[in-house]
Amino acid sequence: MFTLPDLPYAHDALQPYMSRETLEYHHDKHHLAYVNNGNNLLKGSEWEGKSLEEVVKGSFGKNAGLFNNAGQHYNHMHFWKWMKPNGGGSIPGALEKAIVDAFGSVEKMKEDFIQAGTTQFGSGWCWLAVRNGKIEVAKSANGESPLVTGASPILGCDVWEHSYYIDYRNRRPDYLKAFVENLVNWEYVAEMYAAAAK
Ligand code: MN3
Repeated sequence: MFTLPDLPYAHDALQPYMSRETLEYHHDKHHLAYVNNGNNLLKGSEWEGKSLEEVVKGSFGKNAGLFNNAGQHYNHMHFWKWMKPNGGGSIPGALEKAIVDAFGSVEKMKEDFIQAGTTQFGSGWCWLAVRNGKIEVAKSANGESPLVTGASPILGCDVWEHSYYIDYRNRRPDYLKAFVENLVNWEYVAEMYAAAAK
C-alpha cells in the first residue's frame, strides 16, 4: 500500500521560493490523490505487495492508470526531499566531482537541467540521473522518470503547472532557476548518487 509521507518541513518553510499555498495544494491534495488512486488500482493487480520501484517499472507500458499514479507517487516521495529551506548552495565533494566529470562544470549542469525543464512540452519532469555510473540530464512526460529508461534518478523537478503556477504563473524558467539556486537539498541528491553509483 502507498502512504502519503509528511513533508520534511513546514508548509511555509520554502517561502518565498515555494509558497505555503502551493505546498498545501501540491502535497496535501495532488500527491494524496496519486496515493489513493494508486492504492485502488494496485488492489488485486499482479504488483500488489511489490516495492514502489517494482510497481513503477513493472506497470510501465502495461497498466497506464496504475503506472501514472505509482510513477507520480515515486516522483513526489523524492521531490519533497529534494528540497529544503535555504537549499541550493554547495554540493558535497564526491557528487560535485562526478558532475564536473560529466558536464565540465556545475554551472553547465545547472544550465542543462533548467533547459530540460523549460523545453519539456506540457506536464512532466526534468532530471539528473545516473546511467552506467555517469550523471546525465533528462526530461520526461507526465509521471515518467529515468527509472523507466533504465537509469537511476538522483534529482527531479516537477514542471507540471500545479508545481509553480500559484507562485510563478507562466514563468517556468524563473521557477526552475529558484529551484536550482535556492531549494535543492544537495545532501539528499548526494545520498541518491552514492546509492546509484555503487
Ligand atoms: Mn506534482
